[in-house]
Amino acid sequence: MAALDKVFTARGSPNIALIKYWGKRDEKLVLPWNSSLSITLADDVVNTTTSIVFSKKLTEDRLFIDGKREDLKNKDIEERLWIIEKMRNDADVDAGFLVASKNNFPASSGMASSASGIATLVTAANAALGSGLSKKELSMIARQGSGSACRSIFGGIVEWHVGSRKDGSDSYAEQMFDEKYWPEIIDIIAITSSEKKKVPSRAGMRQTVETNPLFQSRAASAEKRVEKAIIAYKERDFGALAELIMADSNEMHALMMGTRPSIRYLNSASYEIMEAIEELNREAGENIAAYTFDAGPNAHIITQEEFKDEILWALKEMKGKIMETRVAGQGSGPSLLRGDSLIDLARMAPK
Ligand code: 2P0
Repeated sequence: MAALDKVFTARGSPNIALIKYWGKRDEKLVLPWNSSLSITLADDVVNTTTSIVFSKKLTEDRLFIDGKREDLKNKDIEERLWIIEKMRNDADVDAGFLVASKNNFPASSGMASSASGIATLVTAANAALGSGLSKKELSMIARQGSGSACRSIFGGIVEWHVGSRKDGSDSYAEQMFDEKYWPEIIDIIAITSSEKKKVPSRAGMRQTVETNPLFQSRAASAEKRVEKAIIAYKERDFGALAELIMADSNEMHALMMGTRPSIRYLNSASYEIMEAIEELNREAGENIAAYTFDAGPNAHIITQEEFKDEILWALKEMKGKIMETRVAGQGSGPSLLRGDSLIDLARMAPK
């Protein structure tokens, strides 16, 4: 049963793809061309908190992100938020909603804010509407709000299965290893820019599928990499895992570059970081770290706890190029909070 006039709050975190998703075979259902694999980050370092309330007092739906009211008619918002309207219809609830969401990292700069935003939103809505959906079902709803969000429904290492059905019923996220399987694996995030990304992922993916015929062969190689990365992870073979991670990031950015017009998300600091990591690996005589970049210039350096200080030191050497570093372990996925509501019920407004 839905609980009207009660605030439900969830906290979750972004995920970083080790093997990437770039391109849709169905835009409305958000079905990818290849499977992808990610790490859900620990929510003590990077997190999104989302509160939702359904109330008959709300004559219109409202959304606030980082305190700013968003226009629900804005196409980018509309394309994502319809999943909450669908959940509300499915639950047979006749009431408006108010959502307030807050990130502790820069949004829309390739740090996957939409993934944690959507994952926490559907988690909170599931509780508020009393929908009783499983995590697998929630991942399929989250997917339709934002592809990568389906992976943030789970903790640890998560695969988003490509699926083959037209209705998307076999394209869902699944936890492959929990966060305790190989807890030494961490992500060092090096922020090289807080600017809003130039090309939104959604538009960029469409452009790639429409203009770069290489995307088909990239999808096939990414699919194989997912399988290999799972084996490497299972065997805790960091050397092999790192090769797969760097190859996949480079291949995705090459694909973007070959799109017309060319899409380039990396900046000069991103390239310097790539070189620094390759140099560290050469000096060590084995892979001790792997760089990976999403749709933005911020680096994610996947490594093991024992090499953290060495990598942070190398990043410090790049004076002025890196604005901030954060070290994130693996998280356990979104959870419902008892307190920490972002909504002032009396005013029906964000706090
Ligand atoms: C990923 N990215 O696998 C890839 C790598 C960015 C580069 O998923 O259109 O916000 O909402 O499905 O999920 C970012 O794209 O795109 C993304 P939509 P999304 O993490």
